[in-house]
Amino acid sequence: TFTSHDPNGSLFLAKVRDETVRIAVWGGGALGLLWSARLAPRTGPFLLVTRTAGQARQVNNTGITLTTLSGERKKIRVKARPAGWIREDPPFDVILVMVKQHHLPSVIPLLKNVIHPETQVLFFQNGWGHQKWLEQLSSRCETYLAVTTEGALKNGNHVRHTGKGTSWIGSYPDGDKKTSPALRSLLETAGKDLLQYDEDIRQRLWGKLAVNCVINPMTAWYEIRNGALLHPKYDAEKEGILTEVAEVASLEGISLPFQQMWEQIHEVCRRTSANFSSMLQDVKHHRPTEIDYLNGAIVRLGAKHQRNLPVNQLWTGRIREKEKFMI
Ligand code: KPL
Repeated sequence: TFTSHDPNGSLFLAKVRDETVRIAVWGGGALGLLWSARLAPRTGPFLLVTRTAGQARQVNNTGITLTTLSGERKKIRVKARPAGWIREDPPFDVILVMVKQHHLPSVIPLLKNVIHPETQVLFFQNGWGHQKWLEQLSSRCETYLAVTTEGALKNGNHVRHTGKGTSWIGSYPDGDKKTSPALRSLLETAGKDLLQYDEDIRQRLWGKLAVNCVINPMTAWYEIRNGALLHPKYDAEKEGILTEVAEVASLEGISLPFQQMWEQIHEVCRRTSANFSSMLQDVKHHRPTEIDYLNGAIVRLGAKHQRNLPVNQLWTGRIREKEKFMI
């Protein structure tokens, strides 16, 4: 792999192109397909790791169809393999882990077989809870938290890019690893618009967590689009959730000023006003929701600090009821 680096990053880009960096996207959901469609044509050896053999077969046979933000439709050839069949030698240099939180317990043991001490593993999960896996893996490879504001919808192996956004990555649990060559090559290949390094990734993670803790359960419970939450009739409930999230954040050493977060939540509601949140989509499709990693995680963190958080407890219970009812 790399022994030196070039401040302009051009060397890294060349290295990616001359097939020395092996990249994998782990997870064939909407974001996994979107990133595979972006990276596969621009990098050397690339693999999409899917959960099912059926999806891998379909991707290998027909590729990924991407509808871009401007409505253009493209077909992209991508190599895929189901997770159970992964035996990589040599291992991957960069892995973007794009599975949902509840799949991590089955993915982590497989990941351990395909990394080397300098592998850069980026975790794109929503919410709070995956940090424990990064802590566990960090003695074997380089681990990063990723936070994204991009939106995508998947239908089979067709992915529609629905929301322009950016992704940020930051080293976790250790300090700064910004100069890692394989990581730099990924940042260069993706470009600043799509992927940036963030020195303070925990802060960004908490910002997104607060937004999701308010928008996701409320839209799922009331079965409304994100934009409907702008109505003042929901203000008291939004305020109740956010106040508790900000309180726990501060106990965890993160400052989430209420007013700033309030505005950010409303900005997201405006920007995604026509969308159904991921939690509402999960409920509607009878899939498990991420409630345990959002409001449920806030309640658990509160308990760790001997704080009772009745509002987040209420919303966690409501969504659990809804999950049961929908199943
Ligand atoms: O991230 C989201 C989600 O649905 O999970 C928001 C920001 C609420 C957009 O829908």
